Amino acid sequence: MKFGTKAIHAGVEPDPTTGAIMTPIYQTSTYVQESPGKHKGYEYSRTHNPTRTALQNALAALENGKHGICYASGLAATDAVLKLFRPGDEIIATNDIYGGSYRIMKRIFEPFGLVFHFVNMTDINEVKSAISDKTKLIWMETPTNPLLRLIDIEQITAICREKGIQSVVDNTFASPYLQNPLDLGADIVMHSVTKYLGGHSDTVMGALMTNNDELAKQLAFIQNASGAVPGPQDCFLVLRGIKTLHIRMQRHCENAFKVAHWLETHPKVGKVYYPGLASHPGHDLARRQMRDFGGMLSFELKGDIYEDAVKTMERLNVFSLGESLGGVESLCTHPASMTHASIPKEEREKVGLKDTLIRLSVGIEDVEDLIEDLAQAIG
Ligand code: P1T
Repeated sequence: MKFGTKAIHAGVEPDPTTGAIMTPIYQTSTYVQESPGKHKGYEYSRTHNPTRTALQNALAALENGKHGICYASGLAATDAVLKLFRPGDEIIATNDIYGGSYRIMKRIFEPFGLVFHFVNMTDINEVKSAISDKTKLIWMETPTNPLLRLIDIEQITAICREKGIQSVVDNTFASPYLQNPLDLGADIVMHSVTKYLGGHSDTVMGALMTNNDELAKQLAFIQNASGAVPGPQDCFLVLRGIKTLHIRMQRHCENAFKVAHWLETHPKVGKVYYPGLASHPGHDLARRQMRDFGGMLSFELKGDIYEDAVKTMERLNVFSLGESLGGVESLCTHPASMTHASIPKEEREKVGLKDTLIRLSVGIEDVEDLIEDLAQAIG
């Protein structure tokens, strides 16, 4: 089945009691049992809920995975993965990474004894030299947040297989429409469902997909035992959101491609970070690894003056200033004070994340209006 058909149909069956074509919101905490232990497969909604089951099956199908497991947020999904490991285990993660992922690793799991190494994953030698006999996991995010760097998933998962290391790809920026990490050898694909999958800036949720039965069992155990589950109303909203994922992503990509090219030729704009630009160092890899270049981009103004960046962000009208991404409406984010504030400034600067960086989540409005808005804001 092709992607658009899967986005609309996969995992979803007409409701068995009424035939309702849309999966109902099963707003219930418990299920009546005929006799102790004799039930219809549902006992308690932390463990299972039919609306959540439909969504989990749909998400698994979109990532070409056997199993989907949903959590209360993207970070709750990350938390579940990290709980698979024990004190002394070493994890290698990309050094250009969502600030909250860095924070949960450094401030929650490092004090419990996990050891993290943050490396530049665009350089395979940096990855190789960080591997020790204690390395248990490699955590990729590609394209990275916020510098849109490209990591070669196949190359890294091949090393993981050879060394018996597990691999995760945070696929939030690409969405399953653009890239399927399980097909490229990853053990787990992670999503902040809050973003493109939900698509309408109305839900916070996370998900993990895998083809590995044993990992799926452990992750579902953590889902139930730790309890960070999404509610049925949110599952319904995401079920509705993913029905248009392919159409939305087409427009996100088209608009971002045009905005990136327009920015690149603007006399006041310095660097533009977008994998669809021939000038992007990961452009060839993006062409191989992704089906299109996505809706996210970042840029700096020439001169790197903090006040100029702030004024530009304040002047935007069609783009709203705020955290998050992947919704139908265009958003502008200041990573240094918002999404990446939890990474110390020295660490941010080592990676190349400047306080003057402006990140755009290009929405699906008419692109002429988006460019006009940027033109008046940059001046
Ligand atoms: O916000 P939450 O659903 O918990 O997802 C966390 C997360 C994980 N991975 C990536 C790549 C992300 O971008 C995020 C959340 N990011 C933002 C809120 C942001 O504006 O970048």
